[in-house]
Amino acid sequence: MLVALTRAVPPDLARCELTFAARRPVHPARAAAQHAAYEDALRAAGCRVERLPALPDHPDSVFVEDAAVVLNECAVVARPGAESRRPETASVAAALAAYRPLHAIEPPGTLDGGDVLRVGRRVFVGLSTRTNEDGARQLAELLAPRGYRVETIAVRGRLHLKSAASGLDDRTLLVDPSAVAGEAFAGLDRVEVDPGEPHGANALRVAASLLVAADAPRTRDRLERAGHRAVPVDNSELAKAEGGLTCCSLILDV
Ligand code: CIR
Repeated sequence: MLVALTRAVPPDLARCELTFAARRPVHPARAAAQHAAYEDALRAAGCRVERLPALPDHPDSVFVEDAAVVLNECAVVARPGAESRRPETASVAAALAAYRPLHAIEPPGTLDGGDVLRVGRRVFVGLSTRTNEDGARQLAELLAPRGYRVETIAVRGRLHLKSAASGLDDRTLLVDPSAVAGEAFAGLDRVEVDPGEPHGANALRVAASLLVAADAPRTRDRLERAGHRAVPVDNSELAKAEGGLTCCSLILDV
């Protein structure tokens, strides 16, 4: 069975970290309603939703994906590149300990879960403003004994690797080609986002469903033509905080 770890939208989301986006007013009630609809979409896709304890003083705490990397064999507690986000990991680690053996990224390594994209036994790690070489190296050493190969990819002009690419299945990616070098992801199949919808590259596979950004309809058409059951989810408020669909959950098969 699938469990989705999530966390409530904190009241001061408007004070979130921003890297590329200009700060815009966030509507707290709309953000909470969209997040509740996202949790409903996770349930409809087959997950039991388990909410982590709220962290009202941590504006980015709804973005639980960044706090850990979850694989079938183990979980790795991340060390977020933004110092303000480091207190978010303890409660994620406590929840994951019930389901997986835990490892952790140690200083001077930094790594955000949003930079880690697994496709089969290949694990791509984005080197970004949040994830450094040492974090990627530590992850590679932790995962090699479990049969995973870590490959790094430079991320240009996007917050995280998964802002630019998402896994569709064990050999296919959804990619925004304007943000990752052409030679990245060699040997894998790809669906490219519509050029006018770069934000559409962040999509969340949950069992047979694929949660996609509601405001990327042409990318959704491309995915449906490629045989994916795309479920549109409106994420416009959390997108103002540079959050996408993968960011708001950690999905585990338990
Ligand atoms: C941050 O800058 O950390 C948050 N405002 C957004 C994090 C989004 N997380 C993700 O893409 N995995």
